[in-house]
Amino acid sequence: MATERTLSIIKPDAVAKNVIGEIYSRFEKAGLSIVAAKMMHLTQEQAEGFYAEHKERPFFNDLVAFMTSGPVVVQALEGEGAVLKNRDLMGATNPKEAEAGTIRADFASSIDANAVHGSDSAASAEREIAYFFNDNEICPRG
Ligand code: RTP
Ligand code: MG
Repeated sequence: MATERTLSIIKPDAVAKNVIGEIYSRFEKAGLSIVAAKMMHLTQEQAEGFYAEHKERPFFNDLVAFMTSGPVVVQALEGEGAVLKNRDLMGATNPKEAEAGTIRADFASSIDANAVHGSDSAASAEREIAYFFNDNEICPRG
């Protein structure tokens, strides 16, 4: 499997729970490297733009309200099969359905406050990484 990148966000609930380091540790133990990172408090416009694909969904307003409710940590992860590997580490969207040992099973409290975001495809990853990072803010591992 080829080396690729994915975009990850530690959402406001997980930042508030003080588990940034525990989540980073899971990425690194799974062979993913953090090649870009920043902490930020998303504006309404940033959150709406990021989740634009969900604009017509009934949960869109709640999603934007939640994502702007506190600081997040945004990172690009690099490694073999990074997109799928990160989705496996995250677990199902609804923590009640997430497999034991996944980030959402361990740290998420609800389908809204579900601890992490991860790109769902290579194409999404490319768009989402460019949404948050300039090329000179990404530090590939050689
Ligand atoms: P994410 O984009 O945040 O990584 O989550 P995901 O791919 O697992 O789920 P997605 O379908 O992309 O939905 C984005 C976020 O919207 C909220 N959601 N609520 N009430 C609902 O039925 C519902 N469905 C989705 C979740 O917080 C989800 O993470
Ligand atoms: Mg998604």
